[in-house]
Amino acid sequence: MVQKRRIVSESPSPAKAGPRPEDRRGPHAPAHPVRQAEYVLTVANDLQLPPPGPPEIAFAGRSNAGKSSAINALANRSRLAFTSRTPGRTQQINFFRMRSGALLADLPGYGFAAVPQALKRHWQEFLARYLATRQSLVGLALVLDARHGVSLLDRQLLARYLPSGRPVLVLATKMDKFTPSAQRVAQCAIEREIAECFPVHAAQVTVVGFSATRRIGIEAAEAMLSRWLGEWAHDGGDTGFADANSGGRKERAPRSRGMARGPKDPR
Ligand SMILES: Nc1nc2c(ncn2[C@@H]2O[C@H](COP(=O)(O)OP(=O)(O)O)[C@@H](O)[C@H]2O)c(=O)[nH]1
Ligand SMILES: [Mg+2]
Repeated sequence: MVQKRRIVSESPSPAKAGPRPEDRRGPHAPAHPVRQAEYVLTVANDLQLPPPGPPEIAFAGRSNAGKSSAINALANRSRLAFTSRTPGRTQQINFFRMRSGALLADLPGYGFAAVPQALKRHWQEFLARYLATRQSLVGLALVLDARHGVSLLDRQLLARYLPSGRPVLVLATKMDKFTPSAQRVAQCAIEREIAECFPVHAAQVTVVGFSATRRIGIEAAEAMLSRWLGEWAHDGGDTGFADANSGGRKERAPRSRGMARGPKDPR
């Protein structure tokens, strides 16, 4: 899917190739949604969350997966989000305002062994609650180290988030560690894993091969984030998803994005 999109955008013959990714963003979507983002707020618990308003895109991932580097690469800045060699220290959500007015929520990295158990549980619960119930959330970017695939904690996070009907962009990062053919294999393995684990919700998930250092997958990632923001603007600001605190009144069938729907969900 992503591979197809890349071929389409690089084709010298647009008439043959069909719409370019930017053409599918919709009329209201910015071309580089994260560029010129600015830090606005840090929160450490539910009570400090800003009231839901503008559309929000959350970035999540295991500590050290490459989340801060991915945000910086999309922002085209070296230190918008802090990158560190001491993962797991920042247990808070940092909010950035994108040029369109939409928010980017940089969620705390999870899975770092040295974090005390009680704090880990507190944050896992907070994240799960935020992802399952945040009204203004329009999508989740999940950063994975492509060499390690989908971890148990990633799966647990997806299991809490996907029933909301919202889309996921999996940034399979550090692809620069692979040869081009191995990149494709790694991406397919992640797509397969997600389809096997979440057959009912797999259509909500799009996997993009990514590298912050080599700037692989930037265009495909930007196209997806822009599309989410464009759809939000097009819908007049209604996320249209099932919010746990709206009693399910707004629930719609998830729109098909990316991966094909798998066989029956065994759950
Ligand atoms: N080779 C390579 N290394 C990366 C990439 N992205 C991040 N890293 C490295 O992975 C480590 C963790 O990155 P960071 O962005 O801080 O991860 P975070 O804990 O998920 O925010 C750092 O040493 C980065 O330099 C990438 O695309 N390619
Ligand atoms: Mg980080």
